[in-house]
Amino acid sequence: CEKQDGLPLRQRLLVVANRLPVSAVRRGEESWSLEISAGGLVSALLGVKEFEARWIGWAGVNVPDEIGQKALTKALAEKRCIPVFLDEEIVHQYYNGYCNNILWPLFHYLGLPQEDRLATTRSFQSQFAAYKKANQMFADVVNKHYEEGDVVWCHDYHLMFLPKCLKEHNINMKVGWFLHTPFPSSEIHRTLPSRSELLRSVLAADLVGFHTYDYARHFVSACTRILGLEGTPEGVEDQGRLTRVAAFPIGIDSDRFIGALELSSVQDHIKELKERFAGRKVMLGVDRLDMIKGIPQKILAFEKFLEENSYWRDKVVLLQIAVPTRTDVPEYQKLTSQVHEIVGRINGRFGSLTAVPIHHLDRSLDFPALCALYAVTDVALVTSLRDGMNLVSYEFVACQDSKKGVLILSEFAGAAQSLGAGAILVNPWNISEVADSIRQALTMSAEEREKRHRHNFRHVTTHTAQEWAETFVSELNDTVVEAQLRTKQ
Ligand code: ADQ
Repeated sequence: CEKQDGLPLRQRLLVVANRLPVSAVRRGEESWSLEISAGGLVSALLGVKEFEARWIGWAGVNVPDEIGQKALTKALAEKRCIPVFLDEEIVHQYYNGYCNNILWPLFHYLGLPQEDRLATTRSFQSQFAAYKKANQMFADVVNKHYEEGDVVWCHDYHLMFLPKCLKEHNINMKVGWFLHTPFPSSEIHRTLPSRSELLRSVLAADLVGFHTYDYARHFVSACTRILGLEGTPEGVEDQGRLTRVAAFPIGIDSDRFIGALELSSVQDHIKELKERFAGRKVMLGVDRLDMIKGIPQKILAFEKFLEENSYWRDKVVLLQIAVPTRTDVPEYQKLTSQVHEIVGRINGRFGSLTAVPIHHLDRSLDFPALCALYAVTDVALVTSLRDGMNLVSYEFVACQDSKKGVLILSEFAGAAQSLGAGAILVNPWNISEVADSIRQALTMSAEEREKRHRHNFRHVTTHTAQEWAETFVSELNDTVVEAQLRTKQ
């Protein structure tokens, strides 16, 4: 980077994701209130000191009028955010349709939509067209704001078409793409009608990243088997051009969680929870209410555990906090009713006038309440049927340094590869196995818990979100430099 007054100028990082990390509420014709959502990605990028990050994405609201768009753009600029305006029809077809109805279930091994196959096939074409159109709209905003030397980091399955759009406009742009979900086996990806076009678009990036080595391997296999390209240890090669493919496991801002435990607001919550559940072991599930999180499977396993272990019936409580998502989608509404029904049945079966075995909340918790819950928990249950990584398991470990509780973790979450040695790994489809693991966790010796916790705590506090972001971006810079050297030779 050039120097100014002896200080290096920070390289600009354009982070492109479907959603900006803000929630925007319109207060008047030209007035907006904005609240930054402190997700993992935001804190990860705040930690990347040598880059100056700018966000490009959809603000999550429909703003049809020019006055509103101008005002929102101005308000967002103060938060270093640049909006992409998507109208309702595009959001319906691209976001609800192609992203959430096609790619999300497919990448989590739930297959393409089954019911009304004919209608789906017909709408597939229009949804894919909307997906490409939306990606081009993101690209147009990136192109408008791009300055030479910027690094462009595209995120997730919503923007698989973006690397191609960007490189077609400017072949010298440094483009990285990272997938937050699993990338499925090539045999699953093969069923997608637009399989080749999507792979080719992603391959336009300089660096392609996944949470685990397995997902990276599946991607390379898909490129070799479906596109007939050559897979190398570095990535995928097409006519002498290499797209580097590698694993970059995400982490959390562990200091934020550890530090929060000292706050008086969190301590007050902890005290309240300890009093409320005195004499009972606390088991915890925290998930978005999504089919991939295996919530019904988790609750059924807990029922089986209570069935088989009468001693524990009045000595344990399961707190399941499930924040609703995609509430307008019929499958998600069905899932909510299914979970409510199972919880009601189990509470009716094993509850008493004064206590129930399951407390199920359909809502999000604020940060202090979430940290307090993690801290008082004896056993955390993560039973995802598939999950790119699963940050809840990391957050739980970060908050457990005094209690040293046990993590029961699905082997189908990416986190199983990093926290597997400290957690009890389970197949969430095997209800009996999960029920047995609950008993094992509740009766585990203090020495064993300490040993397992140490392993996981060390991992969570050393493989942080900041480290993840720094590694990806510096690898992207290096990849581009190496490619330039190769072309010169
Ligand atoms: P998600 O599917 O959203 O993320 P996860 O990684 O567990 O899954 O992150 C969820 C986040 O939401 C956590 O920070 C958690 O604290 C918060 N959260 C969930 N339920 C909550 C509740 N009821 N109240 C408050 N907060 C709640 C996607 C992929 C993951 C991948 C991440 C990051 O699906 O596999 O780990 O991106 O790449």
